[in-house]
Amino acid sequence: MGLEYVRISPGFEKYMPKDYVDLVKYGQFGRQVDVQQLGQFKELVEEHPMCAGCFMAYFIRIFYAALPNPEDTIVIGTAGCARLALSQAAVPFIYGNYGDTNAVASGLKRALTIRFPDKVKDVVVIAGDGGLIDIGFGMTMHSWFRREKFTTIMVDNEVYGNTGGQESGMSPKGVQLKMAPKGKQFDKINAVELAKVAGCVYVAKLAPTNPKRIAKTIRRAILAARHFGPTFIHAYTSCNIEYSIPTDKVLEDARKREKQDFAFYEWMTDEVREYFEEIEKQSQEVKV
Ligand SMILES: Cc1ncc(C[n+]2csc(CCOP(=O)(O)OP(=O)(O)O)c2C)c(N)n1
Ligand code: SF4
Repeated sequence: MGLEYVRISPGFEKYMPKDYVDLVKYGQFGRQVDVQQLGQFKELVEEHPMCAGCFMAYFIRIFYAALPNPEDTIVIGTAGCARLALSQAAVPFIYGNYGDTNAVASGLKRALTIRFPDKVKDVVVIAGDGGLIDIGFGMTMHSWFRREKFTTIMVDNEVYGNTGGQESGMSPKGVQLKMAPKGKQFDKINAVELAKVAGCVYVAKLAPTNPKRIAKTIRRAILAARHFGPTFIHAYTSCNIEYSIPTDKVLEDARKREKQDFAFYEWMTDEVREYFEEIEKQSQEVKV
């Protein structure tokens, strides 16, 4: 990790694929990009086998553009749709067994802290609602109770998308799914409140309608985790296949859900708030 791992050995430049050279030269390694610059340089994630128009894939693209230090980040995922794109990115990716992500991330973050005490090494878990709040529930909660310093992002498509449409704890009450033909019997789990009670220092909930705000939220979650403790983002990322949302209507659907139950929500401890106020003040001073 560090910029060394993407550096091309001198003399080999002319033999490397142009794509790779462009990524190292113009991509996000060693510099912060604005999400509005997406498409102007070789991206960290580009091709992936997720369904056409999948909103989760769009969110993941913005996630990579938002990383404060891609060259010093390890992403952890698991079985589920998200890993199809996560494993195609130019950032180290670890595939945890389904349900294990937050235990793997806890061990990894601790090991990195011991091995590189003076360096920043970010660890981020991205997994589905099934992976984090159903089968992975115990390990997710324990990483939060233990104040592990990494970010967890739940890409909530309100279903087990990758295995064909079983209901999850995050499916809304009453919704009919292929494998819940009579409609779900129980309420959607309130993951954000659980995260607060379990000790997260920064918690956000959003529908991915505003790329700049998504990027800011992801950066904040990663920075707060670096310094203070566990952080959590609950992102609505619709499954157009299992919820029969036409691909040209996914944004419309996200806007509708934003009005209904995914209004932007951000909560943080006092010390995290003071930290952001301080760094935002400093960046304004630099601009002036
Ligand atoms: C221990 C274990 N149980 C079940 C599975 C099968 N499995 C693979 S993906 C998946 C569902 C993923 O759903 P979710 O985490 O919500 O992610 P999505 O695919 O919806 O993005 C399941 C049950 C598995 N791989 N391992
Ligand atoms: S099944 Fe759903 S969540 Fe999975 S890639 Fe397809 S649209 Fe996206």
